[in-house]
Amino acid sequence: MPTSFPPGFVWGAATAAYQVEGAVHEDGRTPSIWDTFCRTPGKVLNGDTGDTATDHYHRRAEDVRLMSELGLGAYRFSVSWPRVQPTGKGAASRSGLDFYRRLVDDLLAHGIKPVLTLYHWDLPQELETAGGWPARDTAHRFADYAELVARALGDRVDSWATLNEPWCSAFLGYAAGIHAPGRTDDAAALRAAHHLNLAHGLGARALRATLPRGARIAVVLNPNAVRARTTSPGDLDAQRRIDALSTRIFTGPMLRGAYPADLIADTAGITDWSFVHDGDTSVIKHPLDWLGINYYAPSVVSATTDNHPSPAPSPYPGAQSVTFHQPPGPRTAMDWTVDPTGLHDLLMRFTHEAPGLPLAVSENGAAYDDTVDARGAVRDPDRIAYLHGHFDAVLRALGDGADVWGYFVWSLMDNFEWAYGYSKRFGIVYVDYSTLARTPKASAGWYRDVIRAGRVLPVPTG
Ligand code: IFM
Repeated sequence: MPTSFPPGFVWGAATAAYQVEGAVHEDGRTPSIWDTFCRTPGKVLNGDTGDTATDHYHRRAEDVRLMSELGLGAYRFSVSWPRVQPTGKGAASRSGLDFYRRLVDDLLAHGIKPVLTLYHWDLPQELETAGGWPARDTAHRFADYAELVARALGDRVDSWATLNEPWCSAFLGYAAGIHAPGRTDDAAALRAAHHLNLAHGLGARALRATLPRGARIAVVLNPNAVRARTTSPGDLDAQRRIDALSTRIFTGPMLRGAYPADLIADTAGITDWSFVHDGDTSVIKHPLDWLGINYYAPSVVSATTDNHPSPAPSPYPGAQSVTFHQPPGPRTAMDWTVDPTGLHDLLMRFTHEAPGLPLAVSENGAAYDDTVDARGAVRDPDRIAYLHGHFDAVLRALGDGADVWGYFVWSLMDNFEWAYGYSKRFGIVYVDYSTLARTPKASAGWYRDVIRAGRVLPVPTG
């Protein structure tokens, strides 16, 4: 295993528009599905909203300075669709785009590479009202939006991702209903997944046609590192089903140009897949320049042995025969098991499944119940240990032949954690939500030192 990261390895941090920007009513921005969802009683913990979030919209310059002090080489952010194209169609909002022009200019002035994601879950509400992701037209609207952003920022951003974690958009949003728009309709969720795939393909095509030569186009997925509890045929079949519903439903058409036959068979009782039109899968299989992998924790599944599946709507349509188990090991504040081997497994999986396709760890990190001590410091040794383990996993994958160009910690700062509101802190920078003051946590200092050294440093003791 190598002891240091290759020269040029990119160290970054990630955020997403709705989680940090705030300013939801400014400069012509219209509501997104998350603005609506947050106002639906009982959907988001404590009734929290992204109205102010971390106020990044107004504190952009300060935040970029902070990134520079941390030695970040790249910043992965998302563009808010309803901010730059209010209502999801038609003309661009100049003031909305200006925010991102200024952000990118600030980043470049500090030597920080901008990595732009077009869609991190904030669909303009008007498009949801018109049918949302289950409607095919939304994919075409996305392609128009992609072109509009590419025209505005293509001269200064060279790394682009179409979608972030389309699995969450489709299945948490339309099947489980625990994310916006909060629908619980399995057939609609499968249609949504296809139209997200199509949006990716059409969007990537629009980017390629609009961006200067040399732009690097990607999609960011959260493939599931799913393991069978035992090697029994039932448990292995449970693993296969969840792998199809969480990962191959996207990588099948994107990397191979076809939906997996077992997925179509498993979901035959829910849909006949007639929403996949001739030619769609070749659009979706648009050549990629890199693939973003978001990883937090593995899953463990078995065949269901009791006859009482959970009454809550599941994010896995047609998988009532599968039970999820908490993997062993320490857990984060999200109750997610800390297990870096899942990251190594995923990096090696895509090294083999997509030979020659460069990979990035586009999100990885952990929430803990951080507090500010009497001296004003935030000591987060568990997060440092988490990052340490995952950096080692990346190094091991590099040694095993994976082509990984960068790593983005989730997140630069504490922010709006979707249905959990502000209760979960993922940042390496602490945000005091009453003053919005930023305080780098101990993990931020450790990360800065790792970036400087280009190798994994020991976890500080004491
Ligand atoms: O906060 C989210 C992010 O928006 C998408 N990936 C997972 C993170 C932690 O839940």
